[in-house]
Amino acid sequence: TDHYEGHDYYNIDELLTEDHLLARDAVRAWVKQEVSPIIEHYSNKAACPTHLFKGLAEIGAFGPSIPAKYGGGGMDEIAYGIIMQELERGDSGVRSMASVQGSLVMFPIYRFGSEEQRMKYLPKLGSGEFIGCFGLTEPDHGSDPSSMVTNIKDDGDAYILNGAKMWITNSPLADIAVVWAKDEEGIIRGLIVEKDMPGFSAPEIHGKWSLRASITGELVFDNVRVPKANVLPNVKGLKGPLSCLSKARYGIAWGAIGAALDCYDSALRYSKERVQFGKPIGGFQLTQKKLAEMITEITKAQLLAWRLGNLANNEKATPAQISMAKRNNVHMALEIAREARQIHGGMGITNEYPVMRHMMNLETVLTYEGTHDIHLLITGMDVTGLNAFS
Ligand code: TGC
Ligand code: FAD
Repeated sequence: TDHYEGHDYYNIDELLTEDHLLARDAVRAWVKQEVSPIIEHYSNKAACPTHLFKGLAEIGAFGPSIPAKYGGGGMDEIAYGIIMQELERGDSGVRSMASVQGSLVMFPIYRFGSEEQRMKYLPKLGSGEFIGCFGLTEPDHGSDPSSMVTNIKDDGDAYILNGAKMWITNSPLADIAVVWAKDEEGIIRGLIVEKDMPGFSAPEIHGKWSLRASITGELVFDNVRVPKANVLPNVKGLKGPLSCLSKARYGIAWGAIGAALDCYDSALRYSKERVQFGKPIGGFQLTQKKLAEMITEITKAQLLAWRLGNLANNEKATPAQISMAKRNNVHMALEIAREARQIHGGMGITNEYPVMRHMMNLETVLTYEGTHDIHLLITGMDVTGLNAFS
């Protein structure tokens, strides 16, 4: 049974509006009812619970801060963050389903698309009728996407797309892919590729020990003819995909807190129930040190996310500030998962408890959307003014 009630050591709820709390409670209830009872099973068999897409749409998890007219939730950035937190409390893979759909597919079409593209795709994406994916990473170009080789060549009223993308969340299921490719001048452009375009395939990647309830695949383009009407007209260059990443990284900074809270919650309960040497293990100083440090780190991460949310609401959150929060909060969550695993002893490695699943998931979260070290270098560049990448 899922007893989770959240933890709020610094009364951060007082900083939230009634709308934020309503959104939080609704998603929390949905996760308890729809995700917790099934997630270990799906993760165990490495299958994506695709039936959750409709429910995610119904609770407003797709593009919470995109205007309602364009298929989003019309809420603010803190509501978006808190929804991601509650989803990732359930599972990072379920949060990924929402991050990709909202921040990496709906957001670029909303921000950089034509009005026709917006009306054609956004309502269907918002309602979960269409599933989208986002193709930036390539087999040979991960942290350095500006070196991508996927390309388009002019062919009258269309472009001919060639190349391949790797590690693409939801690609085997997707109806459309937002794909980033270089034109003949080497300028990065965004294209909406539809699943039935000849020459386009999206094979699944198997064998993941992490994010097992999320489906991941490739995107392969073999002379795919993409109409020029499918090019995102309002952005050129790497800042197109990077601004989508800023939006998604912001959500992950909140999401990771959810995974950390679930691990802490499980460890705290277990430490009060599990008796060794004649007393609950929570009564030993070493266990208390772990728990005290966990709630301290969670509280710091909550405050970081809340402040970042306020900056984002005023369009003042810089990419480097978002990098700091993504990096700090994901690392915090992974460390907490590892400590929580120890508190559960041998039971911690089983799927009786959510901890090992979160820990394995967080290894991906530490790497995707910019690795732990890439975000450190972004902060380093921001504070020194010196670029360590090249
Ligand atoms: P650089 O010269 O620094 O920047 C190029 C242009 O982009 C602008 N920019 C940004 N704009 C918006 N948001 C950001 N975060 C931005 N960062 C940079 C920048 O101002 C510049 O604009 P302009 O007008 O001057 O052209 O580019 P660089 O080639 O040196 O690269 C910088 C670096 C290394 C930080 C960047 O490439 C990077 O972030 N690499 C990490 C790659 C990454 O995060 N990949 C993620 C793939 S998607 C994914 O993982 C989805 S997982 C989904 C899920 O399942 O949840
Ligand atoms: P690399 O870039 O090869 O990095 C390997 C190591 O080298 C890392 O530790 C890195 O930090 C380090 N490194 C690289 N450059 C430097 C440097 N300059 N200085 C110091 N260290 C450096 N991508 C998408 O486009 N769309 C998706 O939907 C998507 N979903 C994903 C889902 C999963 C499950 C996973 C695992 C990945 C997903 N990704 C997606 C890809 C993800 O964004 C990349 O894995 C990530 O950006 C890192 O790229 P890479 O794996 O090629 O590692």
